[in-house]
Amino acid sequence: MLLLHSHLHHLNLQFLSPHSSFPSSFPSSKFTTLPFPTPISSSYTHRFRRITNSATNDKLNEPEKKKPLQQTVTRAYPFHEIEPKWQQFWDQYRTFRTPDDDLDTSKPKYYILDMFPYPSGAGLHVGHPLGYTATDILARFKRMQGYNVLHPMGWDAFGLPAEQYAINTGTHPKLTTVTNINRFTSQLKSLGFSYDWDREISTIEPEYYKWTQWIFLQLLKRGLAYQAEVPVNWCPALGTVLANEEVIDGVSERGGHPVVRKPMRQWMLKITAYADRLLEDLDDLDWPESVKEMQRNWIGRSEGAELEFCILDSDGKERDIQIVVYTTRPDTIFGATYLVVAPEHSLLSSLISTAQSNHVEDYIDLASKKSDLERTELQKEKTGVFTGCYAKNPANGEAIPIWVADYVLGSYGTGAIMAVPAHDSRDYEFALKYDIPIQWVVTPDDKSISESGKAFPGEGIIVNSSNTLMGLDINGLGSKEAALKVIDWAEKSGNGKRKVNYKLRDWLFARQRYWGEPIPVIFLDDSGETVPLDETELPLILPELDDFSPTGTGEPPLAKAVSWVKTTDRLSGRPATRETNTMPQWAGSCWYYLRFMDPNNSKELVDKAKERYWGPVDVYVGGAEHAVLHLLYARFWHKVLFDIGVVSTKEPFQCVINQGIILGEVQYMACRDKDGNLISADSTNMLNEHNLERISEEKVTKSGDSFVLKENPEIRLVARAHKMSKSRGNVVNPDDVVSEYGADSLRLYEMFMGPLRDSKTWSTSGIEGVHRFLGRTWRLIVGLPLSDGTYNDRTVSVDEEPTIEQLRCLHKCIAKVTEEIEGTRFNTGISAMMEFLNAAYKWDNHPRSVVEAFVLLLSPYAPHMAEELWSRLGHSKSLAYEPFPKANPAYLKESTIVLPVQINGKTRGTIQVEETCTEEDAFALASTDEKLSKYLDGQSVRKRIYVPGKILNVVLDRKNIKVGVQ
Ligand code: ANZ
Repeated sequence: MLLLHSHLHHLNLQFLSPHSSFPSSFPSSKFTTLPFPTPISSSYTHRFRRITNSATNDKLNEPEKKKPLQQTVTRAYPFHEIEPKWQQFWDQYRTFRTPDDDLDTSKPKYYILDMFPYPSGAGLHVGHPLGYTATDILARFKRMQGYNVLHPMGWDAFGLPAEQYAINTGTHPKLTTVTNINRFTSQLKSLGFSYDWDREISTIEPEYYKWTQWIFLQLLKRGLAYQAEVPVNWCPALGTVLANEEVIDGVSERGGHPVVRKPMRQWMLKITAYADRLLEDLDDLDWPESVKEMQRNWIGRSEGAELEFCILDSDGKERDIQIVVYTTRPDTIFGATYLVVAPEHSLLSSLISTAQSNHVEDYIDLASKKSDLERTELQKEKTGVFTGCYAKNPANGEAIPIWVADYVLGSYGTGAIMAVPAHDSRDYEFALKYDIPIQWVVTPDDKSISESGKAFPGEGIIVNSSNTLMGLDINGLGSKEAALKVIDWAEKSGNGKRKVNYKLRDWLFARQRYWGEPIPVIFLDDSGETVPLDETELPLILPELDDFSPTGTGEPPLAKAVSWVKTTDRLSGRPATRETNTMPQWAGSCWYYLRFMDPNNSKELVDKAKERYWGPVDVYVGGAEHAVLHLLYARFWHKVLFDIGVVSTKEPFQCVINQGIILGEVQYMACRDKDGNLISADSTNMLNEHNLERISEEKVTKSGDSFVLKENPEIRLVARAHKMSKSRGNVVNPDDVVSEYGADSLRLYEMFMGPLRDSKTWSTSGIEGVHRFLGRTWRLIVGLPLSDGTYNDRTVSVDEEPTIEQLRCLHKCIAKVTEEIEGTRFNTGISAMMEFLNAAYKWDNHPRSVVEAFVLLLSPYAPHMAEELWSRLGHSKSLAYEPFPKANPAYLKESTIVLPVQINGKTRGTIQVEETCTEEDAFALASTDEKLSKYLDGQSVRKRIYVPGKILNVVLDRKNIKVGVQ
């Protein structure tokens, strides 16, 4: 699956809001609000004209010097020593190992999962750590709250790129994949993620795919896996079947050769049998509404009717053939003025009149070259051909023409429609073009729309819809009621029936590829019968191959493993041939979350008790690009496993969060008029790409909501961010960031950029800001560097009782950080810690108890630094399982009270104090109060009587009382 990508090519930044603002002592992020929300096609942004004929040009056109990160950064603290040290510590002591058989199941559980990555050759990019840091913060937080946390990582490691690389270089995909996995592992470890590496799994390991194959056998046993002839992308020049993503505009991505659709035997999975449950169970999930909606649309349930239209012969007599149409609007049946059948409709050949046969044949040929998407595009002009044949509208007995048109798909409904041009825009456009009658049968409330020159697709009151001969009258009814009446009438008169339809199609579950799970079935050579392998024969190991190139015949590459392919049936001993198709990449990612619960079980897919404890996944974080297929396929398999008693929950993922994408650094552009003079950008002139010219960041400043040229603030600039891509040169490599600023800074920055779910733009000055915050934290706790640049190996915290002010500040921070982590608003949690730090810098001392609590608060975000500080504070164990600080509500109250102060029985003034103020603090405050100090200065106190919240009474030594001020 889980290739990280997005369809977002660029983003105009006006829509980003400054959620994460640095407190005043930190530079605020400049890249939050930019002018001009006009969407612009991505193609025009990377070509700029350089104009050199104006005064400002020379300066503007100075080549942009790319600053090496090193020059701009001074290391704020010794992260380069701290980070490897703690990574090694966690590895060595298996700090994040989740107990397995030794688990204390009386504790609550929390299963937090990342969408496991496809280990691509490119390694991690900065998009990966966004979701991974969020889940890591949650995992660390929950551990500290006393939960048993399951936070695993693994590899979705079958897939096309490794196979393509193998075809080009002869390197076995396994080698490539293992190299990539090693790289990913070390990158993930360098970011300090708290995965339980003992549970690492990889979909390509036989111990894992044994169970993928086992699930396939269960599907087969239940009739949920079957074989069918299905069209595939066949490239004759390459002699291979191509995946959809390898076909671009009808030609192969490699070489640009033509690709045609060719029917081939395929394995299909009957996901449609679960359509209703997949739909209904969405309601109880804590998923983004948009994802649920996408799944609902994908399943596409609609209620309607199948209605039968009798075919007429050339004399207008009824033949013994009916065309069945699917309609969601039976109420419009009197408006059906023609029928349309799809070019692939099975009855089409029996409908064509001799006169029309050539036209229809040509049309069918033309349509076969188009994809379903092209055919159904609303903007495309509708085309079609009259078949020469008529059918009888069963509602009014009228003869209506039957057309063939490719806007009707053979694969949906019955592959035929009753066309109602007055109330369906596609039919309307078609009827106008081919001069077919338009009959209005539904009136909108305001009656205006029927005269407006377009179809009225809404519901309303039915008119022109009565025929006594046929026994149907729906005039005056509302659409809904009329539809029900038509269905009743159709069922009684034998003209049709109620019908529910789904857009969801069965899942094509075979690939003509090498690098995938072998499908565990054989075909008997004599009878061709399909025989599933016995469960004891699993795993069916993928055979070694040296030559991964296509066979040229369309047969999958596994056909080359001749001695593997030739086999015998276990029971009968009859010669047989193995299936050479492999499973699609979705297979392994459909159930991996279950294996993490029990990764080494050789007897079962997952132990029942372990599954009952850990399931379902509490939080699942990944890219929005998996909103439909991965999540739907996994839900389908989960429900099958539920039905056969392997899992105990109806759904696999209780909560899903989609992290936003990270766009490249903002680029600024200036506009020029046709004479080459700089002009202020506005939404019209910025649309002309030839007028735009790149401006380097140093020459830009912010003015209100806009960005302007520093040297001429009259000139407003265009600011835009694009998806990171090699060709644009705006890719940020996490390894570089880690080596320049450290993993904690990267983690903190990715969280601070903005709300987790939003798209965000990368900014180097932003990361410098959080790096400085960490440096200040370090110096506050460890102290300033010694003369040789090293640091004291303890801390400067003191073993003193904190003041009320310090406690209030700390507990406010605890409350906020806790609340924000729980609400997955990690950015605002960081702001709270920054505020705390600013306040703490004003204190004279830093009591250990306050400092320790703050270090624990920081630890989910910046675990390396926190562990180091924790150890310098004198602890010998990791802080990973220390209780997360709890906010004491007493310190959160904003209320202060006015406390009367009596001196020798006379009220001399008041002070403002916390309700919980100690006697010491109250007296100290009174002594510094301008009015009261006059009575207290230089006096010796005999007695103090303090009633918290009520009064402070000070009794002075009589003989010392100042006379003058009485
Ligand atoms: C008559 C009618 C009148 C329709 C009207 C719509 C509006 P959903 O909701 O997506 O299920 N249809 C049925 N089968 C089709 C096919 N194979 N290819 C293209 N279109 C097809 O849509 C169902 C509606 O889509 C059906 O209801 C049918 O047009 C069309 F005022 O029938 B209707």
